[in-house]
Amino acid sequence: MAETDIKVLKEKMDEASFAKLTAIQNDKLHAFITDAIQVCEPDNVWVSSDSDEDVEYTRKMAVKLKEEAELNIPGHTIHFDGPEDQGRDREVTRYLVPKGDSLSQSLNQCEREEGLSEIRSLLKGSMRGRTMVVRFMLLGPNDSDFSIPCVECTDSFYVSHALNLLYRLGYEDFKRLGEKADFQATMHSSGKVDERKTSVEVDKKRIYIDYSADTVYSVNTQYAGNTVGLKKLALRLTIRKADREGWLAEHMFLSGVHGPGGRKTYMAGAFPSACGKTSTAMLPGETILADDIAYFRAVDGKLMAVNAESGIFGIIQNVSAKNDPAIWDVLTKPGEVIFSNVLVKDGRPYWLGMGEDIPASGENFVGAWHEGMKDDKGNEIACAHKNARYAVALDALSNCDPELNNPNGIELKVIMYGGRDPKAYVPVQQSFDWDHGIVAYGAALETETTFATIGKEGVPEINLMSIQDFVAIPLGKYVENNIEFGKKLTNQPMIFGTNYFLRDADGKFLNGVRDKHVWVKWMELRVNGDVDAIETPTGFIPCYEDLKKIFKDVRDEEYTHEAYTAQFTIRVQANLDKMDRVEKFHHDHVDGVPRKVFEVFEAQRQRLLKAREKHGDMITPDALKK
Ligand code: SPV
Ligand code: MN
Repeated sequence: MAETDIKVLKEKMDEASFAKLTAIQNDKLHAFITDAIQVCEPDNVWVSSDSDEDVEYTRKMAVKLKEEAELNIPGHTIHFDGPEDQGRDREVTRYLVPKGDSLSQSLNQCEREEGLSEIRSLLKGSMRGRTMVVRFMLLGPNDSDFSIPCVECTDSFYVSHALNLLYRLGYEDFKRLGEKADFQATMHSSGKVDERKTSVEVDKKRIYIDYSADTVYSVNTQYAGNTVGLKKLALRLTIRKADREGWLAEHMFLSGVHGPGGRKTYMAGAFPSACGKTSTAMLPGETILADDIAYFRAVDGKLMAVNAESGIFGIIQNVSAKNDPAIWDVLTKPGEVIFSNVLVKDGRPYWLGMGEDIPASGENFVGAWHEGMKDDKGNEIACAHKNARYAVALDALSNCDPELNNPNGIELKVIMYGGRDPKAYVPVQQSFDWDHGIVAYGAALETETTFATIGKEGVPEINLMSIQDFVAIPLGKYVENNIEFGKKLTNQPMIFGTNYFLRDADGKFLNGVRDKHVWVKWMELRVNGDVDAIETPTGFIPCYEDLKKIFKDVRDEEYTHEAYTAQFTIRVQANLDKMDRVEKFHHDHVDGVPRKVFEVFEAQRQRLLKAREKHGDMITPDALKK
């Protein structure tokens, strides 16, 4: 270690922390922590190991420093983010691009030296009067070839507490890896806070991704999506690493779906935030292995996958005892849960769509709240924020998959892509092959903005494979990597497109929220060769009889032929319009689009035109049945 590093570290740490840090032999790591100290100027630095005592210390400090408050149920706490810090902030999240390098123009970016100087001056002295916490974590399971070591320096014990619940502890892995630990680093400060401990200088909120140094900086924010470096900030760095190393990092859930005879089929799914990802991963009776980020590697021709995380930072809106029994159970019994931005009254949390009466007053993300309260624009403030969330460890759930921590991962058989598409795609369809699935469902994924990012809701947009916000390589290269990845697989998973948001001509949703379980069960049967399908211009769709049976078995519902026809009719014009939109998007906004993408779009367009000649503009499934 360099002399200056030793001096700086010793000055700020007690003996125990210094011993913990220096037990890891990694000069680059020591230099990063020294730099964080010199920039942020904390009063002191506390280093956490994997010990139970250290894990508990973080939890206690978050409460003691009032970043969280205890609720009635043991282990439950509430954390509030400020009114303007309620989601990922795309506007102020920027990539730092070194001179001579370039990124897709659709990505928010700035010149590296300028950006570094801006964010480092915002961080300058930000931790005066506070403790800086140093955390060693892992993305992926312990002791696994999949995994990436990460260090986070933060002045927020809430962030440190969230790390405990959401990721694997990595101190021992850092010690084992020593100089070989090729780690990602985060430097975070909440900045100035008010008496509620929420960041106040929102106009100085910045989240910068210095990808050439595998480092992220975050300041004047607390919302976990902006501050827990291992979440979407690390995903941006990881996508670059995966690109260099020939594997894939995906914004996907992983789940085990049961089939006949005790069979279990592992599935992955990509959905934009707040479009049904967690609820698909949490279907009753199935198991959950990941709800947000999955890593894929080709191993002996098989697609093996792990969860980068070990917990859930989930949207709490609409979580109810009836629809989400597994998560409801965790949220209502003793055990560690951090609620954020819900309503609290007499030590109890309340949220939108929980299926219970909500008190007329309490404390929420704006402070003291009462029914009918308005913001300065005259809009009524809801009892809880729509993006209010819970953080829990996955293994607290009764439906947690037993393979969660398997260092070799699980073999995937199904990949699905789902957006918010009111007009075109049917609720579920299977692609003709790997390339068709990646392109026509993944790269053509259309959606509408939701409350999970700050900004206007309901604006139609393309969110390529639901990962566009996080792709820090040319978007076309990312699609190409996905196409190429398929070539490494002898046992390719089947790819499905889902659309939970199809509407009829009057704008009414054609499906209920729990119908997704039927689609997933159909995929399970389909991938195992148990059911037939009907070929349409956009993919293979289910046969009525099969769905009827699954609706009965899974939901105890009578599924009518009329509902089937309304849901699975191919709307030719709407599909052609969709092809035009996504093709234009790729043409105008995606750099380095592989030729295959335009070929797949064109082939789909031609199939649609040909089918229209024969069957007209609205093609019912029966018309296509052989
Ligand atoms: C998402 O918005 O996609 C999330 C939550 O999973 S976070 O990215 O952490 O804001
Ligand atoms: Mn997500």
